[in-house]
Amino acid sequence: YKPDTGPRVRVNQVGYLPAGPKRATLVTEATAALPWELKNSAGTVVASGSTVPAGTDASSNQNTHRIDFSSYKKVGSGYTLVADGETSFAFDISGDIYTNLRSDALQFFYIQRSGIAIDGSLVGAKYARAAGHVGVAPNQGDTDVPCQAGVCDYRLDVSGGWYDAGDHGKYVVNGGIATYQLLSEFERSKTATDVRAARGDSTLRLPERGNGIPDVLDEAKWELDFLLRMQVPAGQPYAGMAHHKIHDAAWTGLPLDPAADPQPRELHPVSTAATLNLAAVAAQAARLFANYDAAFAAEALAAAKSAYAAAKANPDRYALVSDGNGGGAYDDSNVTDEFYWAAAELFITTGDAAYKADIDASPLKTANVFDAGGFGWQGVAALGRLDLATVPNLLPAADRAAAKASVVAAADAYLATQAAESYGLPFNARYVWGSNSGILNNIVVIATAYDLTGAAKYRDGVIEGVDYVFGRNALNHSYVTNYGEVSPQNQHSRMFGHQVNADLPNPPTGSLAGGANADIQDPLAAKLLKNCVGQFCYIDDIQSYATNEVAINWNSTLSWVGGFLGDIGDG
Ligand code: 9MR
Repeated sequence: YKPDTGPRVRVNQVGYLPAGPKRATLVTEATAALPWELKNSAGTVVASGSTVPAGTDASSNQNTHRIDFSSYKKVGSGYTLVADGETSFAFDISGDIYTNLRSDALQFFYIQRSGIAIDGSLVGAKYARAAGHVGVAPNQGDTDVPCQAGVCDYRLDVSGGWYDAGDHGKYVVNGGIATYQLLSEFERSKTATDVRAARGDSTLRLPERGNGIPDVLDEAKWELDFLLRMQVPAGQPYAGMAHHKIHDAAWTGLPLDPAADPQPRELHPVSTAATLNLAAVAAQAARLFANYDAAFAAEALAAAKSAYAAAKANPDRYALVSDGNGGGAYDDSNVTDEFYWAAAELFITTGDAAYKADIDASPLKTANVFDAGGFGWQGVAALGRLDLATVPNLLPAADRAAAKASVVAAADAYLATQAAESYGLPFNARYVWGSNSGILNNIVVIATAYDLTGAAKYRDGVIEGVDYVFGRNALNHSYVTNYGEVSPQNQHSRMFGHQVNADLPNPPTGSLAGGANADIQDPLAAKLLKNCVGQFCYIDDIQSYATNEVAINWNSTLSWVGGFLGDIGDG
């Protein structure tokens, strides 16, 4: 298998913001600088210069040069970059290139909803479908789900929420980080230093538009209601804890409409990690819904407090890696970070000294919680730190300053990485499952440093950082559906099964693929990508779930970054 990587001049295929950094990467054997030319749509050379040799890129083993045409700022479409006899894909220079990114990335969540029919008049007829898992045959439904054998002896209504990814499972830990990021992108609009875009009602294509509540909160609430249903009822063993997950008893094949899934659904054991995810996002929701739905805000706060107390009473109920039949494991045997995150969210919302004492007692209080690979569902301390730094709270001034300084220091480290990377991305860790979310989460940290400081270098770091996601990479492949010349069309999904059944749609515009994964854990990738190097470990095939799935926690970071990019206008 040899991928078609197109022209050796690699650009952001979507384009460049007029006032932002404009960089590209040339793949070449040449070791000395080469001339480059920027051409407009008429073929006229409008700028020129010399490449800067950058040596061998460790994440692709390619010899690369950098091209910088940032000083050219004229708006237009159909630009190309020419160097070493190669002509790049065409791109725009425009302040509009990211206008729809946030809403496109968020539309994915509505289409992933469980327990509700998807309205084609909102999102396109091809995405219309019947409600899944509502107990209508052949579904056994999520409205009355029994526990797995030996786990407990009750049944729960755990309907609603989002399907996690290409499967039909619903997992509290991954729902937690995804919901956090939707709530965070809304919360940012209240606290950030430079926000222009609306985050209000009727800004998304949702059935709830027009209800007076900001749409992103409506979307988050669809999952929050599900997360609250996953809490063990009073009077049962482990009351207040959250079940880790609910999914099919056995893996299903693809394609498969959610409404046609015949598998029995099962509640899996409670876990401390799931319980703390519930506590954290419910606490966050309590403060954000207070002005819109006071009853829900109160319900969320009560759930957050009871979950947190239950987690403290049961601090080591770990989700096991072995529990992966019919659904993902989302295993986690270190919940120090979940405790820190939940305490942070509860403290921000309530100001209660008991939560502050738990933050102070956490080994993570002053630790560097930002690593090279990016935060994610298994490592969530960064979420607490970002919020302690940005959301108004009652931390003593010195602690608040330390939280802010830690975010800025992490962003500086990512900028240093970016400056050394041939493809201009703030990431030099191993490419693992969902690498695109690790890359985008590093960009979230840089964006937060911009919100905290207003320093242009962070804004520029975000703008250049997303080039990779939109095609400036070793494969010359955008990772967002219908963004760029060559974009993912065949992500692993039981719903978007066009590759295996032409009657089904491709994923909707704005769907992020998991991305390059050097561990190639699915059989197709293992076969076709054997011995691949870093950025090359990706294939746009529906069978490659390890490199090319869709997932809520990946689109949540894309929507967060999309909101930021929409806010900064021309860059
Ligand atoms: O995103 C998850 C990744 O970090 C793990 O390495 C991988 C294997 O455990 O699982 C990924 O999550 C998948 C989940 O287990 C099931 N639904 C699809 C998720 C995305 O591929």
